[in-house]
Amino acid sequence: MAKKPPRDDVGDRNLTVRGPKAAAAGLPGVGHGLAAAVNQMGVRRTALTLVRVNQAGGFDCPGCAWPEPAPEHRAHAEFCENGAKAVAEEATLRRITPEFFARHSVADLADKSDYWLGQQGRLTTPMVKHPGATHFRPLGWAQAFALAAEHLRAIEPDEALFYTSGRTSNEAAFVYQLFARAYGTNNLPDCSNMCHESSGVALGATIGMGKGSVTLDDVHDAKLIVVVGQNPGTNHPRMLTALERAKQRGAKIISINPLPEAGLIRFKNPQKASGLVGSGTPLADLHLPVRVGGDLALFQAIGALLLAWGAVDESFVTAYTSGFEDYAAGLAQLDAELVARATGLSPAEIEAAARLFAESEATVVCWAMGLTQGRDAVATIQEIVNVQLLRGMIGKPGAGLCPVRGHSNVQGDRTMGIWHEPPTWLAGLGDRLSLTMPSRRGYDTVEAIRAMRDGHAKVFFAVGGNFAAATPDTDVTEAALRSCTLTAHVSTKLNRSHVVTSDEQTVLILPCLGRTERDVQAAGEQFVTVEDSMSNVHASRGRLDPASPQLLSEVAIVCALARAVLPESTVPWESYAQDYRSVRALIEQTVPGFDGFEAKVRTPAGFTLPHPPRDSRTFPTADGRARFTASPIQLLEVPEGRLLLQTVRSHDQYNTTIYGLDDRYRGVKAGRRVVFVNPDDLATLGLADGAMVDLISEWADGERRAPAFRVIAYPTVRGCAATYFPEANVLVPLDSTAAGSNTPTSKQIIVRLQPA
Ligand SMILES: Nc1nc2c(c(=O)[nH]1)N[C@H]1C(S)=C(S)[C@@H](COP(=O)(O)OP(=O)(O)OC[C@H]3O[C@@H](n4cnc5c(=O)[nH]c(N)nc54)[C@H](O)[C@@H]3O)O[C@H]1N2
Ligand SMILES: Nc1nc2c(c(=O)[nH]1)N[C@H]1C(S)=C(S)[C@@H](COP(=O)(O)OP(=O)(O)OC[C@H]3O[C@@H](n4cnc5c(=O)[nH]c(N)nc54)[C@H](O)[C@@H]3O)O[C@H]1N2
Ligand SMILES: [Mo]
Repeated sequence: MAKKPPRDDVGDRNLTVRGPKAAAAGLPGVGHGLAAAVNQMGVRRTALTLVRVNQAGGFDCPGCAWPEPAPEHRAHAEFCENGAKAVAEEATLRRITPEFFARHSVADLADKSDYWLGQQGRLTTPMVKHPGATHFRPLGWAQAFALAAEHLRAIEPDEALFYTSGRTSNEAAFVYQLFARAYGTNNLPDCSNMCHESSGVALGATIGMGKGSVTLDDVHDAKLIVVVGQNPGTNHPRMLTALERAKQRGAKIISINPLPEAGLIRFKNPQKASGLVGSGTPLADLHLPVRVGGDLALFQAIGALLLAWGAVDESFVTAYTSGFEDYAAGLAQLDAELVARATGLSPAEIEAAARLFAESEATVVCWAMGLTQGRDAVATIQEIVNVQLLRGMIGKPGAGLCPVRGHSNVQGDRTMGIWHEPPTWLAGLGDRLSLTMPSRRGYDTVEAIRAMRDGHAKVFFAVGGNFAAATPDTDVTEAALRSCTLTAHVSTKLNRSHVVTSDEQTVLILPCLGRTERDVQAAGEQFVTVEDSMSNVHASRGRLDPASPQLLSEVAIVCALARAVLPESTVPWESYAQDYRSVRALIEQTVPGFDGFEAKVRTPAGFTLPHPPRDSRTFPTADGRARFTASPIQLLEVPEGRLLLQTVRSHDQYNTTIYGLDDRYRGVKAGRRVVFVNPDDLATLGLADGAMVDLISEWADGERRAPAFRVIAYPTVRGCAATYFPEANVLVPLDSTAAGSNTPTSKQIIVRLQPA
């Protein structure tokens, strides 16, 4: 089914290509971030807003989940270029009014690109599209809640889906999951299902905790930092400051990535005068250009060398682990030929990496989507755990496991019970509030799409995010959403999910406050709390006047919806919305680790949640030990003439929010429909640099096509191509997911390039 891309999305008539950059940030970075901010907010608002990002008493940057340093060590500008862009997207002065929706029919909006939709500004008024209507129309909040309630009360609770994106605060997340469960379902799919689910599953099964085991100080104190499948220069720029600091204190850095990402090669710290003008700090000591999906074999090979060299922390292995014999026996059989084919690396490259592991007294391994979104993601992350266990690198200063989270509160949302499984504390919460909690496991994101497709789910409700664009198999997902009787979206900005509709269905757009805005409720001005990638919980307080007087907070929307759907409920929804302290009190009573929540979160630094492996080498697994695991190497078979395609973020986007059409560090300007291919692969395929191709993915159930991409000759590993999401999500088969976590394999799509 060839589908024409929306007209203004092909904006690559002016596309230029310069090749990858060697260094990240510095003066151009600051300039780009500020230019984006001034463009959206004007000079005064930019100045007033950006000084409060990530400061004590300020608001948490909606950019990423990388932690802030202790308050006394924070820079005056504790944000990065891309944080400035994220803030600007929200604090923009542009507004979408009811007149906008009167001017643009739903069909007209559906024809626009994600970039165009996002550029229109903040949503200001609740809007509805009724069955048969061609346009969205304004409606009052009470009517909106009544309409949603009417739909939710007409179906079985398990026919409703409650999606969450990771910007939602702890308070909103907690009342949201409480509402879904009081209503009767665990159907709480979230963006984490597409993100770090594989990390949570892998770590839960091995160290007994689904979260990373390091603090920011550990990163600063590390002697070796390994960055696997992550592009921090674009996606976690503040992490580069931590890498630079560690480096200056003697740490070595290994980067493992099929692409030579600029931020990992050299870094110009924009927070230091020398970084603004000088040539910057060289970061990676060793870059391993691994084949996509080759990391499992690579970490097995490193483990085998460490064993051969006797570089094992035997006292740690004996005292704290189980499964070592099976692991070692498996590695004794390791097939060097298979390792070479899987990784594409030479024995010398692998040995150089293993040497650095063997020589390091304190190693932190960081990873992100390059590991979590592949078929063997869970087993791969467990191989990293194996190597860290061999060397005794858990619960030791300067060492540990560091899954670098994406959305600024995605980790907190899971802590708050945004999960398709019932959390351990759910029964206790039910007892406290005299509610019978649902025990049936709910749907994750992929299962939610199938449930809509197959007619088992009828109402889709989202707090944040952009489900239609972020999820795999776009055509299938859009049809699935269209089959619902109601889709409702609590959002700050217009996006694809609002305009994927059918004639018969009702769609609600419910505009909410963002992080940067003042949140005043009956009990006065409120703040919310978030948890970063290293389990620090702290407050976030907005100061700007709301984008419109009609906006409600996410907490207020969820509580009003709960009251409308459950009029007889004895849960004090109104009190929660009036004063978030009452939500925090309930969290304190319910969720382990939140004792003294209200007082602790009012301190400038907030507090760090307990993590037994990190704190005391206590492993809450069934046998109380950290587990070694053994997994086979299974080559990703790519047929002749095909490439393994991964989908990444450009420097100018936040997931499905497109800030602009450039990807500065990869040298691409004014276009997004590009595919990066190794020059030798181009020669073999008989394609010229700059040729136009359709991307065709091949899967057991047939082909999927994304038309009109320009080929860019690029130093990616042979056989491994790259392009951007969300454009390429049309190519990701719904059933192609990671074993154990069900995360879509958006980094491993088998494609052929067909000249257009
Ligand atoms: N500015 C900005 N910041 C963001 C986001 C954003 O979109 N924009 N998104 C946020 C979110 S939700 C997330 S989850 C994070 C994402 O942060 P990242 O994980 O850095 O994001 P990606 O762009 O998906 O980059 C994946 C990296 O993995 C590499 N890779 C791909 N396949 C493999 C493989 O098989 N092995 C190895 N070793 N490497 C591989 C790719 O080349 C690429 O460098 O960023 C967060 N921060
Ligand atoms: N092919 C491919 N697909 C991927 C990925 C990939 O690497 N490749 N990455 C996956 C990953 S890691 C993730 S996390 C998901 C992201 O999936 P999502 O979290 O669903 O998507 P986002 O683009 O982050 O959501 C953006 C929307 O959130 C809304 N929003 C922003 N701020 C707020 C707020 O404060 N409150 C509310 N209520 N709404 C707000 C705005 O309306 C905006 O349009 O995508 C996944 N999809
Ligand atoms: Mo993510």
